[in-house]
Order: sequence, then structure tokens, then C-alpha cells
Amino acid sequence: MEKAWWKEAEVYQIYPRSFCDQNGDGIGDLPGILTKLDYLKDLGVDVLWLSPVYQSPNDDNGYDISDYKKIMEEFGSLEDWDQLLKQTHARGMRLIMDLVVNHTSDEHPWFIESQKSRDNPYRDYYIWRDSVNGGPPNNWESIFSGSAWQYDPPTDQYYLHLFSKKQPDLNWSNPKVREEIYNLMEFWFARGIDGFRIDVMNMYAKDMSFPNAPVKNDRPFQKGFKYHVNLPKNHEYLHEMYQRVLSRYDCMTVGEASFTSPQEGIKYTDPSRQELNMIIQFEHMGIDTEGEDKYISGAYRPLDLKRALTRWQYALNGKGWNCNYLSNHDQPRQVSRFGDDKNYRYESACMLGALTHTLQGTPFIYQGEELGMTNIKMERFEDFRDVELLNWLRVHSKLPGFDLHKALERANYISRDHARTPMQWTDSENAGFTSGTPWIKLNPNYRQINAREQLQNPHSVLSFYKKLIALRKNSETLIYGEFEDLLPDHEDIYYYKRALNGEEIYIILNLTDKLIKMDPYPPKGKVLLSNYCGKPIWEEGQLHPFEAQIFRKE
Ligand code: TEU
Ligand code: CA
Repeated sequence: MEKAWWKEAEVYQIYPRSFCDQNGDGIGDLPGILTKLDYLKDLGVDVLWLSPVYQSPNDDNGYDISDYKKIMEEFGSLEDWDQLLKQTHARGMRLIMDLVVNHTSDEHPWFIESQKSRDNPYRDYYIWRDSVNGGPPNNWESIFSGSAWQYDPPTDQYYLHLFSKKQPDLNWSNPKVREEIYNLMEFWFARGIDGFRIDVMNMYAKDMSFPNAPVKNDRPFQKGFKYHVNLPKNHEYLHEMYQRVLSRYDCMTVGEASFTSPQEGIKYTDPSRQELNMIIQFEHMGIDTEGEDKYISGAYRPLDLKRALTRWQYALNGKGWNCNYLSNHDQPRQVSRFGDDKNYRYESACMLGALTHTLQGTPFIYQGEELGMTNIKMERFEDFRDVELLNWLRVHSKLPGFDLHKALERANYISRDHARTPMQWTDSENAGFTSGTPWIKLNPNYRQINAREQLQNPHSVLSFYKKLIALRKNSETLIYGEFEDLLPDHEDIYYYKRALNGEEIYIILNLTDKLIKMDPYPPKGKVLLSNYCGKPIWEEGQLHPFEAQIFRKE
């Protein structure tokens, strides 16, 4: 298998708004991140991924950009950013930026122009269509609820927005738009970045005849995925982006691809197709959602997690490359979702870390994961900040049979805001995140769960992560080895092998809070890492709740 630095790298995602606030306005900022670079280096991080830091009205916390070449004022200045990059590089780490170009903000000058008249030179930068039968051009539903079309009175047409109405979709079929995008990418490469995480990169191409989506329920709007996700044209666009820009840099590219099968995933990441290095796939993020709407219901079963991950391991092996993650800024906290944040927080947080660090692929850590940070309990909807959830609530609370209590309970399980509560640095006021008032509620458990305590504690989640990261970094087998699922149908245990050049590393994970007998016993070996200090599995014959053992066969 072809070696590459981005395959070996440890990636750490920073959501700047919630990471560290230096000037006391309650909002994380670039100077704040700068003060934490040593912490990240010490953890073993190689690549920082910054969620968007560009100028934005913050309808979706920076994923709605009004100027791609400016830094959001709340976060600092371009000089602060240059300093951050310089200091990141000085520590031997790399920096990748979030590229959000499926849509812009409706406050971007291109859109403001586009809105002015039907013959404005920027009109075709976006997607405008006439009303059909007095309503929107078709029945597509926005991923953020309601119609995907917004009526704009001055020109009596609708514009398309797959996300919020303040995120109008760019028209990728217009070559001028693509030129603008390549140009802004060059701007950041010229400043020295090491790559991009590419937002919603599988929805650039749309079926430009905008057919109605198949009707699956009695709701007014329907999912139009068939007509705007993973279209053949989308691959052409990415290939062009590769040829025009990416191929000229030794960079890392990771595309975000929801609603994507492994077969599609290969197309994006197969090096011979010249598109991207890897994708953020979503299959394992959908296992605890019943139906298509994650805010309604669903339950987690470990076997579903195993099956989804195993499928991607086999599918991409030797063809593409996986990105292994269980959390990001769009997902709840992994220890609350797939572990037990009450009775086995340490054990399950470590076990889940062991999982993402021993599969084939590049591991991505989301800020606070390395501390085992948990979901927050919100008492009221007013405490949530996320536009996706609040839009959902606005639309759904009007539907017959809506149950506010049930909805709040589900939001407390699945909301994106769980990932966005401030990073817990210390046990002092506001968790050391800010000297002011945090923009979103702080999880009150920062008194127990914080970096300061964990840095001193050899039995902390943080200390375990450090060992885990070092273990992977020094093991070609863990990075490049073949994956084999040894117990694919077991309900509770994930047991797999990684093999390279005759070396075999076994990983055995108890995904549950039960004590589980192991039958047959695994082979004898040398334990490389475990979150328990008892006997190795081949002597003990059973696994403790959320136990993880990584061992080399002798
Ligand atoms: O996410 C796109 C996306 O697919 C998510 O909206 C995801 O489907 C959803 O959160 C799961 O319910 C990206 C960004 O990661 C996200 O933060 C942005 O809100 C979105 O794009 C729009 O830019
Ligand atoms: Ca600030």
C-alpha cells in the first residue's frame, strides 16, 4: 500500500467558537487556540482541522460564509491567523481549513448582487427558478427542514438552499463559480495551509431539471437526495478541482459525504480517479436513527456500529482510505452515545478511542473527546443554539401530534449542540474557557471533567489517548495493516485483527456494560494497551464492561 503522511497523521478538529476564548467576549478565538498548541502537540496531534474561521453572519456558526478571504471578526484578524499557522508549523504540526463551497451566506456580495435582478452578472452564481403552480419550483425538502426553496420578492423567483435559507446553494454548473472557488483555494494555499476538509462536497452537482422527489409520506416536502447527492457530474467537478488546484500541493483532502455508500466512497477516494484523499462517511452516524429524521427516534445497537465500520474497512481496503471518527461538531458526544457516561465513563471513552485508533484509516479526534467530555442536559429548547435543531422545531412543532417532551428528550440525545459546549480546560470558573459569559451553556460537569485534572492523572482518558496515539504512530501494522473482523456476528464484542509483514495485532473491544465470556479464547501475546489493569484476555477468558485490549500475537 502506498504510504502517505496524511495516512499516518493524527487529526484533531477544533470548533473555534467553543475552544478557547482569549479576550473574554464568551466566544472562542484564534489567539485562544494559539495558547493551546503546546497542549495539542503534547497529545500527539499532527494535523489541526479548523472548522470555518472566515467572515460570517453565523447563522450556522461559520458554515455560512460572507467573505472567504477574511477572518471572522469575533475570531481575530488575518494576522492572528498567520501567527497561528506559523506557530503550528513551528511545532511540526499541519493545519487544514474547512472549505464550505456548496453554498455561501446570503450576505456574501455574490448573492447580494445575484438577488438584484434577473440579468445581474452574478444571477447565475446561484440557482434561481420560477414558481410552479403558485408554490416553490419543486417539492424538495431542505436538510434543515421546510422547503429547499426561498421566495425572493424583488425578482419574483425562488433560490435553492439545501441547508438554511441563509445558505443559498452555489451554481456549480457555472464555470465562473468554479473559477472563483479555485481562486479562493489558491489564496489559502499561498498563505501556507496544508489542505482542506471539504464541506458537503457530494452535493455540488444537482439535476438541473429539478424533478420532484418521490413522495414517501404525507408531509409537504420530500428528500430530493436522488437528484442532488453523488451525481456523476459531482465527480467531474472534484476531478477538475484536483487538476486545477489540489494536484499542485502536497496537501491532505477530506471530503464530507453524507448519504454515501462504500461503493460511492471508493469513487471519491480511489487515487487513480484523482479526486480526494478520504471522505467523512456517515453510515455509522445513522445507526441510531429510525426512519429518515434523526430528531424523532432510534436506538443504538453495538452490532450495527460494528457492521457499518467493518463494511467500510473491507470496501476501501487497497482502493481508497478511511477516515475514522465517532464525533465531530455535528454529532453528540461519543461517550454519551456509544458508551456509558454515568457508570463507565473512563472505560467506555477509552474503549471508543481504541476503536478509532486501531481501524485502518486516519483517526480524527474532536475537541474534548480526549477528555471523555459528555452530552449536556438541556432543560428547555431555549438553551439550544443550533440552527438545524431550531429550524426542525419550528417546522415540526406545528404538525399534528407533536410531543414537546419527547422532542426535548431526543434533542438531549442527538443534538449537535452537545459537541459545541465549551471545551473544559480547568475546574475553575467557566472551565477556563472564558473570563466572560460563554455563548452557549457550559456543561456543569467541568468540575470533574477537565484537562487540568487529566493532565496530572495517569489514569485519565487523556493519558490513555496519549498512549493510544503514540502506539499507532509507532506501528506500521496499525496504520497500514490489513483488517479482518474475527467475530462479525457477535452482538457485543468487536474483535478484529490487523496484519502486516507477518506481524499480527489483535484488538478486542467490549462494546457493552456487561461482563462477557470470550469463547474461544484469543491467541496468547503481548498486551500493548488496555483500559483495565487486570489479566490479559487469554488468561482471564472474559471481558469487563467496555474493556479494550490491544495485543500483539507472539
Ligand atoms: O454538514 C452537512 C451535513 O450533511 C450535516 O448537516 C449533517 O447531515 C447533519 O448535521 C446531520 O444531521 C456540514 C457541516 O458539517 C455542518 O456543520 C453544516 O451545518 C452543514 O454542512 C452546512 O454547511
Ligand atoms: Ca473571544
